[in-house]
Amino acid sequence: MNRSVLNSGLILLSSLLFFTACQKAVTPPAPVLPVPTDRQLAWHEMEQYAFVHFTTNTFTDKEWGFGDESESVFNPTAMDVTQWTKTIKAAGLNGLVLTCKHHDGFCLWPSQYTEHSVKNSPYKAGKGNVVAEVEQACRVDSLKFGVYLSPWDRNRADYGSPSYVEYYRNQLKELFEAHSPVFEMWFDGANGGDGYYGGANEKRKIDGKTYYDWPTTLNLIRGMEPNVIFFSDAGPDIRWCGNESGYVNETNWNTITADTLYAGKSGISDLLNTGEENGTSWIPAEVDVSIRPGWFYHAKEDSLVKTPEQLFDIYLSSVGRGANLILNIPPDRRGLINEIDVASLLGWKKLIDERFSTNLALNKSAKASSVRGNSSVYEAATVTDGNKETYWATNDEEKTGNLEIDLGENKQISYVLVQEYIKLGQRVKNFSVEIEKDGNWQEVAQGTTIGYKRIVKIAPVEAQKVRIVIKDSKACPLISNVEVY
Ligand code: FUL
Repeated sequence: MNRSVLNSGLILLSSLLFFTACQKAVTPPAPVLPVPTDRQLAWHEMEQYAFVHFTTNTFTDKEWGFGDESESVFNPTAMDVTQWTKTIKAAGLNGLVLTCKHHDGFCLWPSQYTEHSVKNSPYKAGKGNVVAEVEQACRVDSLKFGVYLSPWDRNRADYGSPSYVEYYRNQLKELFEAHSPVFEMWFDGANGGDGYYGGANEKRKIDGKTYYDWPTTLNLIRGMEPNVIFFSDAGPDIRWCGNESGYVNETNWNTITADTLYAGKSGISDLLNTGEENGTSWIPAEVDVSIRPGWFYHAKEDSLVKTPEQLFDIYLSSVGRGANLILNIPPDRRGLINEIDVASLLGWKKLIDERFSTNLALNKSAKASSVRGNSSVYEAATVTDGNKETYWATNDEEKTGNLEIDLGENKQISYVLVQEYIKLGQRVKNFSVEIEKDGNWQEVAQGTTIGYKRIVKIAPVEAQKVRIVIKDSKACPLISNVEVY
């Protein structure tokens, strides 16, 4: 080997070593606090699940039972909880949260702490336990199971006194001892007002901030079910989205400053709907909405069941804006999800499957305006590799940048889906989507936040190249996934 060959070999080897060293030296981006907990991350990935409202109201045609309903009215004639879970599964939902007790106080399980339950109803001659039956059906159909237990109880004589809080906690203990895992616990914000209250027939007011002593109750449940997600108007794990119409704001921060003032405070709907860019806690929004006008089944609303297109719009304005969707599907008096609702749900699932059938960007080439430390770890191709754990990143000081994806040929596109790597915090404040037309880039959509997932609908257009332009971000943007449909 002559000296010059040896020299070039050595030069090549040292450059390779230098290159490898540089690659290793690229430090990962620091988190932008606050970041989600592991249980919140698992919850984000669920995206959508069902709410099931079922109690005496179903039989009395009410939305809020007064609390004086006789147990004998609870009498479903063809009850089949497996029809609920099969339908929910077929609709593409991943879980089910059941109203074990609504404001009327009637318990869907034979609680040892009250006579006001299924045990005194004609259902299965008092031997039924709807909570256990539904949980069992959820396990069979691989749906996660969640619990709603209304704090407000219009049946209890002692509602408003300390003994009621003990009753409420005993019931939670009873439920959490009998059922696990429970993925979500839903605490309703409606509290206090008129009611039967054991015959008192009066109006009762409680102080929502202090009466329930929530920290004690939450600790109790957390001790029994460490991974449960607590929903309430203001968290602590997930927050209400501020309306029951099926949308979170286009600007949707997972962060909010959760001081206890939120509990029962009016005038905060807008805040809950957007979150706060510099909020100090990670408390993402859950969008709760019913497939019908009411939360409970009423025959008179049979013609008002939301259509597949309406449900699709709700999907875009909830999951498509980085929130989770809890879609209420109330069983009818037979104890079945009504045929009209079933048809709508299956139609909705079909729309989602059709519109998001082929990700045109998957494994397609991508380039970025810049890459963190020029490292392959953070390169543009990470957004089209189908792996949400890899992400494109810029250098720390760069809060703008763009990603260009080449679909390989001209394609008709209608939706662009973008995801941030939220494990290191939510960052993007402003972005746009562009397509290349005759050699020029044209803006086809604008957006603000991205978060866990953002689906942007655009007027159908043909293009080969799509560009995501990050215009502003709290810190260097981290994009884990881009899909094009
Ligand atoms: C509200 C309740 O008052 C409704 O009846 C329903 O349960 C809804 C999900 O939450 O606060």
